[in-house]
Amino acid sequence: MHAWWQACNYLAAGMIYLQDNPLLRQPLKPEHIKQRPLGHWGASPALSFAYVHLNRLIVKHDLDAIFLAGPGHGAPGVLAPCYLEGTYSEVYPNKSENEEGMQRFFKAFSFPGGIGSHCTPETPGSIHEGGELGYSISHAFGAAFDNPDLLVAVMVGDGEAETGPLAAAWHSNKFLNPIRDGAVLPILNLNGYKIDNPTVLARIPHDELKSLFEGYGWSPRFVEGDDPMSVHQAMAVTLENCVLEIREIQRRARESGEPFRPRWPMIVLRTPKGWTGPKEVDGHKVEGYWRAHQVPLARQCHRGGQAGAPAVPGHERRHPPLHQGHRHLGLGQQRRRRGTRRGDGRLRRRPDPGSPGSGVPAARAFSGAEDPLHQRGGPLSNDTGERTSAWLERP
Ligand SMILES: Cc1ncc(C[n+]2csc(CCOP(=O)(O)OP(=O)(O)O)c2C)c(N)n1
Ligand SMILES: [Mg+2]
Repeated sequence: MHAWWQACNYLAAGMIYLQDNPLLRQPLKPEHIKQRPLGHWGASPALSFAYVHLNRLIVKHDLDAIFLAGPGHGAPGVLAPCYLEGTYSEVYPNKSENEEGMQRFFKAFSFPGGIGSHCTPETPGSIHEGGELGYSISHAFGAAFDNPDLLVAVMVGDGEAETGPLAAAWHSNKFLNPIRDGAVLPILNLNGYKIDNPTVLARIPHDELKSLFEGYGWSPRFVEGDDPMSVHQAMAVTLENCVLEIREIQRRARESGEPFRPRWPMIVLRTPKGWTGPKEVDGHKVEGYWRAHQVPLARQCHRGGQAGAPAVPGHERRHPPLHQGHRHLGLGQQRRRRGTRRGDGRLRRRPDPGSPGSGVPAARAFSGAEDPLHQRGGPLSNDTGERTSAWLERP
């Protein structure tokens, strides 16, 4: 599974950066790299991580399952496993599972008339685009209602979770009837950032986060870490427990005919943004930081048109970067450039957590492991909490 996930991450990077030489059989040359690399690397590894683990459970338990990507801007994280499992080539035979097909697949990604950079309707199995953030949980419940055998696994971005529609949608669990509806399993990806800024849910203490989801009526489980092998173990155990518990809830309700209101399990997956990508570029933190959001190294690919030598010699940039001054800079830096800040007219760089002399420990962006039930990368015990008996029938 780890090798499969690594292959997904390679495919995601390939979709974003490469237009040729997809298997890197030849040394990388400028003409192999896209002139305008586009896409969202940051969301992708966690999406395919969840996908791989769900595939394992589908095979093991013969699940009828669907996956919704709330951060659908990370389409490479969904397209990659879809291609690797053969579904993509089945639907689009010219994106075959060989070097030529892979080259076409990479080149078409985020290309006019090609493969959308979000989970568009053309993405096999996708019913949720994810472009406008906020509706993943609502769409997940829509899929589960009156669909008793379906398990809907839905990844929610921590930035997405700050939208009004998503924040309200956690309450949809009050309308799910364990007898006649399927189940929704949210996986909140606490990667700490939404474009350029930290997220609220990633910065509140663990206890507060746990209480928040318990207050919404869920039974949250925490999987956390940046060491892939131990996070695989934690995710496998936790996901399996969730599926078994969902089945048990459904069995009890269906055998008794009592539509009680359970505390459905959900997972909080705290992993670094842009997991497994470059830790640093030009001395700046990337993995686990906002710089991992879209295309890390984009400027390095195209230095030919800017100050400094091309990172890939001879790779001259033919087009100006899109959204100049925004895509690769923190908002604070934009303001500093324009000199619009009140006070001394200068905005100091935010220090990179963990960088020498920053005074900001690396763990701050990745905190909350004081709770003994909450081990980084370790298996988590199940705390299902109390059960409530109130049942709200939906109209
Ligand atoms: C309603 C809405 N507001 C803003 C955006 C712009 N936007 C695109 S990605 C993104 C950040 C999403 O962060 P998160 O949900 O945490 O996903 P991540 O990339 O961290 O996995 C934002 C704000 C959007 N797509 N939709
Ligand atoms: Mg995020």
